[in-house]
Parts: sequence; structure tokens; C-alpha cells
Amino acid sequence: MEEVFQEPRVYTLLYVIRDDKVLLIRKKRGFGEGFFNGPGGKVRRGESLEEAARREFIEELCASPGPLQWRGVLEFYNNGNLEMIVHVFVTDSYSGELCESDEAEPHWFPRDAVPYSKMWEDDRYWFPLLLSGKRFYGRFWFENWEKIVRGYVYELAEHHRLPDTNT
Ligand code: 8OG
Repeated sequence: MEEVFQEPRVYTLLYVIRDDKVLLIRKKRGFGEGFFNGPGGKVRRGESLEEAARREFIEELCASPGPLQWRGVLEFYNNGNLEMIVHVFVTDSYSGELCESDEAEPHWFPRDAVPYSKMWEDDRYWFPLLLSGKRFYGRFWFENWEKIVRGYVYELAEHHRLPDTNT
């Protein structure tokens, strides 16, 4: 039988971290509905990761994010298949007013009161690295997108910085 290779889809997440608080959204529909997450979504063909992260933020929260820093990449397997690659960015500013959209409701949380029990199960493993300014790489194997059967995260060292960028 011919093997079919399905390209994993690429997504972004963008967190505002400012004054010891982090901005999350409560997703009102779609994948992960009801969970708190960063604003983000699928990268479109022809779009850079950063363009996608900005577009999704604006679509979901109306405001415009400030300069972005790339912080990490996460790979998600479901039932053994690599399905999603998610690039994680942070910013410390935005301009304009945050709004509630039909996709998302914005909520600020103190960095020591992140609602892990209402987030994707993997977040508790990498979010502390994000909050402490680290860069990271993580891989998680889910079963039916419900529970993690295996996973790891490690911190990227200084020499893993991307060339010719300030991230
Ligand atoms: O376009 P849509 O809203 O369906 O995109 C899904 C978003 O959810 C996208 O930004 C990637 C993100 N996401 C997952 N899985 C996980 C996860 O395990 N943790 C976090 N924090 N975000 C996730 O698809």
C-alpha cells in the first residue's frame, strides 16, 4: 500500500507578558474550546510565523502586538502522528484596546497564578520556561487529543539562538 505523507500543520501562540502578568484568552470555540491559551492559530501559506502570530492576535483581541520575540517550538503527536508544530512568541506590549471577539475572551493572570488546570495538559511543563524568559523545545504525544502518553521539554541554550535575529 502506498504510504501517504501528511504535512503537519504549523501554528503560532503569542503571549503578552507585562508587569508580572500574562495575557491569556479563554477560547470560545474550535479546538481547545473552554481552555485558557495564548492567542494564535494556523499559519497560512506564504505567511511568515511572525506575520501569522500578529494576524491571529489582532483577529482575536483587536489590539496590535508590539515587537515579538520567538521563544520556542512545540511538536504535538496524536495517536502516533506528528500533527501540529507550534511556534511560541512573546511580547511585552500592544497598542489599541483589547476586545472580546467571538473566538476569545481576554483575561490577565498573575505569573504565579496561571490556571494550569484549565489549560492544555502540556502547558504546565513548558509555560514556566516561557515565564522565566527561557527558550525551549518540546514534544508531546497525545492519545485522542485527551491525555499525554509521553513527552519532554528542554531548554534551548544560548548557542541555539537563530542566526541574524535578535531572538
Ligand atoms: O486555529 P485554532 O484556534 O484551531 O488553533 C489552535 C491553537 O491552539 C493554536 O494556536 C495552537 C494551539 N494549541 C494546540 N495544542 C496546544 C497545546 O497543547 N497547548 C497550547 N498552549 N496550545 C495549543 O493546538
